[in-house]
Amino acid sequence: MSTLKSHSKDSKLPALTPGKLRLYSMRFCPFAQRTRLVLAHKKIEFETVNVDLKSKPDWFLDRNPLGLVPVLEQDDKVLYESVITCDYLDDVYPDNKLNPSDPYQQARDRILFELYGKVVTNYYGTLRSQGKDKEVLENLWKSMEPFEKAIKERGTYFGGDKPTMIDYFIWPWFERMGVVSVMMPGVDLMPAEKFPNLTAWVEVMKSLPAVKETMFDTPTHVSFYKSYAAGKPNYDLGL
Ligand SMILES: N[C@@H](CCC(=O)N[C@@H](CS)C(=O)NCC(=O)O)C(=O)O
Repeated sequence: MSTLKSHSKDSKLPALTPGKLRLYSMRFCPFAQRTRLVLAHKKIEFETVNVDLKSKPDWFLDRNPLGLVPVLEQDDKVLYESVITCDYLDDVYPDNKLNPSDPYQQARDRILFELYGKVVTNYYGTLRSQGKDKEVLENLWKSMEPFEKAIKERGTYFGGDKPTMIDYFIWPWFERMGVVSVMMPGVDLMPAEKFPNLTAWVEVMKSLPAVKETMFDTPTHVSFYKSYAAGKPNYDLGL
């Protein structure tokens, strides 16, 4: 696969190679980033086909009728939904296991993950209001509190002394927390004095090889967000 450029409606399906794992993705999608983080963490070989989500090819919709990335494909196997793809990869490639082996711990992590939905919703709310809607900002902070408390109790990572699946599931939106501060100076979605332990976690996450491999810096996220908000998402930004 030679290009990371996104494939639009009229493009041909890039030739499949027997046995090769393929990820259909979009470079700035936080959900697809979850799958990319797991692939990187486990050092799994795969190829990427980026999709133009404004003009989806039929061959993409054939694979996921919901029309969403990420999608994984290998021979006759096709999977979508970020959490499902990550769990599948963790089961099929057991090296560097990410889901806790203790069923109780895994269940506790999934409860935390359920709470994360509110962080995501409130994050987009603050982005849309540029942090000017104080109520939305307060709601974001409220939804982040269980995570501040959990990381304080658990240690360096949500997995304790090493990253676990939940760290990667929630990371992509923390990577994007700085976007609003650039667009609206003076607004800080994650003030260090309010979230000292999450702030420290963000710093250690940034040094993980999987995060380094999949992350964009804040100015790039800002540029992509501006193109998206203007109704013309630039999926090929920087290529
Ligand atoms: N629940 C899905 C959400 C995936 C998702 O929303 N992906 C976005 C890109 S970030 C997408 O494909 N959007 C295309 C569309 O809405 O048409 C998952 O976890 O995989």
